Amino acid sequence: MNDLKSKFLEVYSALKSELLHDPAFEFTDVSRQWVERMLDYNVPGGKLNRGLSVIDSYQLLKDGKELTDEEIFLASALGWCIEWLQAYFLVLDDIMDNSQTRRGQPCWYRLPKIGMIAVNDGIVLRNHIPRILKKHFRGKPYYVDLLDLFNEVEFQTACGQMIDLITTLEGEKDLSKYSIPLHHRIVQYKTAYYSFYLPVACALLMAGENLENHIDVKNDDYLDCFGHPDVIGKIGTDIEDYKCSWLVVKAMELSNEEQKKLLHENYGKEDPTSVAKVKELYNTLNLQGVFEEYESKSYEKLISSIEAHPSKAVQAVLKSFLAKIYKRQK
Ligand code: DMA
Ligand code: MG
Ligand code: MG
Ligand code: MG
Repeated sequence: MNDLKSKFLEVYSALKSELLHDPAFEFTDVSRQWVERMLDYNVPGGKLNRGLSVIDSYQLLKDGKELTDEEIFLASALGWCIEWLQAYFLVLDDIMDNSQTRRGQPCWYRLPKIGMIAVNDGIVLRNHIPRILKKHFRGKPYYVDLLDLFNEVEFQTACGQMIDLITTLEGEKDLSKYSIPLHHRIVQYKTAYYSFYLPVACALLMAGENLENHIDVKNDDYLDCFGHPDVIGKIGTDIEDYKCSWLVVKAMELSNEEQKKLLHENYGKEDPTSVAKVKELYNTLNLQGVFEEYESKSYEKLISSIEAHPSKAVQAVLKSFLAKIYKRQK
């Protein structure tokens, strides 16, 4: 494991330990063990790209000057706040999507004795974020901006989740209502703001920048690379759930009448035979290939819009982040 990642994980242990001794709550052994298990199960198990990129981005904004231990700790703490935010959304998302697995293990709510307690666990995860921010950033000049940033991005993500969920009602009536612009809008809100804008914005605030001057980091082009995270192999429950996914939109676009009929008849059905038929059609249409071409094209577009950015340091931050997410395998 590289040095940065092991330092980052040490900060997780430190933050966890503070939360488990938060004086605002009188923990019992049982409640402390519950929270610890819940955190270990849901927070650190992902790729940690978003969290790590706060440190990375901050380093780039500092023109490569070596960071102090305090700076590394603070950037890591912000990175962990993003990971906490994601964990909170995912715990609840898996319940709403009726998913089975997450990060190669059963979804938290699927574990024995967890069930709908997971709803409150999600709320606890969400509440940990302002606890962490208060403890470590209260005295900083950018504290208010940080709170505001997390609130804004949480709101956008929740709205993205809302349109993701209510769009399926439309689709059930008429699958042809699903389109690339609609899919793009869903992903922009439910994924892109917290995944792309939030890490960069955290680093900018820590570096003393005013986010108003960097409003173009929210530019739609940057968000494009999240337009299609549903690479084949990570299909999850989108087919069963009638989701407006990139795959189904492309499939509708490329299908002949007969194939469209197959989609209408099998998309959104729980039974494995229907799901298998949809997956088979995705393969027949070579959506994997179409996806790769689309990904290369949006990458080119993205690089040019990044290069149009006035600040070299911000360009470097955005490019380094792009390198982490482009052509990712999972
Ligand atoms: C998850 O969206 C959304 C958030 C806000 C984390 P999703 O249901 O498409 O994700 P997944 O496919 O990973 O369940
Ligand atoms: Mg989901
Ligand atoms: Mg979902
Ligand atoms: Mg998805």
